[in-house]
Amino acid sequence: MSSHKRTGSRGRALKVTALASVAALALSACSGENPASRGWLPGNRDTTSNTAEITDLWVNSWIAALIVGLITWALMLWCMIAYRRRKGETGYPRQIAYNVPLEIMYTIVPLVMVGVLFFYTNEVQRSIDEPYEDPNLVIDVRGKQWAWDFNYNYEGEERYFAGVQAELDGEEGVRETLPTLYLPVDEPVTFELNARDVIHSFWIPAFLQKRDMVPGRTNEIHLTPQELGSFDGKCAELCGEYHSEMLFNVEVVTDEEFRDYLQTLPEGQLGDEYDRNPNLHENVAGTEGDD
Ligand SMILES: [Cu+2]
Repeated sequence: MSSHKRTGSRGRALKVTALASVAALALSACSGENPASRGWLPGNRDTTSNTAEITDLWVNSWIAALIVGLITWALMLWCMIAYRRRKGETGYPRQIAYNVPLEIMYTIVPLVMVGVLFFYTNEVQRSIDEPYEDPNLVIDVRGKQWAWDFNYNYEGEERYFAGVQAELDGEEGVRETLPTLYLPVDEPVTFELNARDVIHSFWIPAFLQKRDMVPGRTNEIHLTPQELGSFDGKCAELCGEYHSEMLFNVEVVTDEEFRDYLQTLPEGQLGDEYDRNPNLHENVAGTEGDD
């Protein structure tokens, strides 16, 4: 049967069936799976002291966006159906312009929406960026092409780990050769993020936080790991040829295991003296009156 012989009702029935199956597919993808309840974010709500707040902001923003989307789609559909061209109609429908109340409405409503999004984003950002007063554990992380140095300062004891360029070749077992960052569970940690050469970005996806590492300045992340386990860490800023290999492991361990691990590391810190431009920090500090 050729398509032009199809009756209107049959065509409509086909469309309804197609729409229904798309909807069923979308709904089945949403149900049952645990990650969906968190908007497919990695990790868990309680991975760190900040992940619950970040998750709520993310999921609630999606809910707000969906509500706006549903209203918009409904209005569009209504316009298309209510004002469609009827049989025998020619030319344009009656044109309407300059409806002042309508224009005021669609200026104010988006402003309110942006304001609400701004308010909640600002609240969460301020809350998670609140520095710890006198933290027991400070880790000075130095990004470099293409590895990581971790300088631990735990209760005044200084130890360091010097990262070596990973050599990923697609073979199993290379993961073990990546630098590993150890963190004690339930201990507030201040990360001081520095770069030795170009801009890098410190990212532990499961922690839902990422921050640039800029040569000559120190950025910070403040969090408390709350869940034991292994996590992936990455550089999230394109930083040259082997950027994709600038990976690290994260092990969140008990306090005892962390203390034991620290004892295996050499004493001291790997500071600015190993930067590509060792004077950059002083120069920037000097010209900008840093801190
Ligand atoms: Cu990098």
